[in-house]
Amino acid sequence: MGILNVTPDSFSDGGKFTQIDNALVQVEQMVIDGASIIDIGGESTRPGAVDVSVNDELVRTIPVLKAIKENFKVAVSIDTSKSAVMAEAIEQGVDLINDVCALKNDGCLAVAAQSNIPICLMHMQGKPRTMQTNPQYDDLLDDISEFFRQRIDACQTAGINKERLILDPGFGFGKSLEQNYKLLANLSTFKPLGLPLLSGTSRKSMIGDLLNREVNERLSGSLTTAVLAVQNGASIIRVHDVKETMDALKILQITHQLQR
Ligand code: 7PJ
Repeated sequence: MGILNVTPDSFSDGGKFTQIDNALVQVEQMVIDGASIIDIGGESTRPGAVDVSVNDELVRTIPVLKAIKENFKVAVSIDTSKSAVMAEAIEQGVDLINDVCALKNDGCLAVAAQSNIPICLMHMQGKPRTMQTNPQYDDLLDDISEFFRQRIDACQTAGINKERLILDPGFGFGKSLEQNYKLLANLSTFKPLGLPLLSGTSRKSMIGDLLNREVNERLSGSLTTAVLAVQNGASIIRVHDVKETMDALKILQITHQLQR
């Protein structure tokens, strides 16, 4: 899964090379590099981020979604926690809902239930603005497993088939450095829930803080976490660097195939 950054309007240069053109160039490259899903998202979910209005999010994401659907065969995912954005994205043919709030917000379960597309349920402790200040768990892995069971239940009660769900432990969303690595080391803990696992560690602070690297120096760390995540059971990896991640995962794959 390649991350498509939908930059705010202020960064486009007077309509000469529009935001949509820019997005399509990025998408084309990610598809060439081997992405099978493109994840469209605003920047509203980063640690410390402030809220984006429904309208701003719609304006930012929907035209890009439409343009990708018109120009590429690749599956498109929408990274949103707002039911109105989900509903419009579904209307426009989005292939996957990626919700860092696991359909907890108003109207999300109902909107999702009216579609038939896969949904990624991510675990987050707290709210983006404050989640990284001293996250606490009774037992990290048990607590997150229990959260997944409850959200799977809520989805099924709302009429969403379990087969449509994907689980994501939410690296960096209310986890200390050690908790993030404990999750990475023990991703296979969530396999008994019987659903595909998605892992998103690309360029995150868990890499920067451990290695003391700025965002633009986190490629080696990101690749290592991608390899470990797949080794430990993840089947979808959300990344910025598609080409490099595909290279790393091909090496992992051939060694799996040749293992006796
Ligand atoms: C994730 C996400 C993640 C899923 C973001 C960033 C923050 N969606 N959206 N999993 N992270 N499913 O990319 O740094 O880990 S936004």
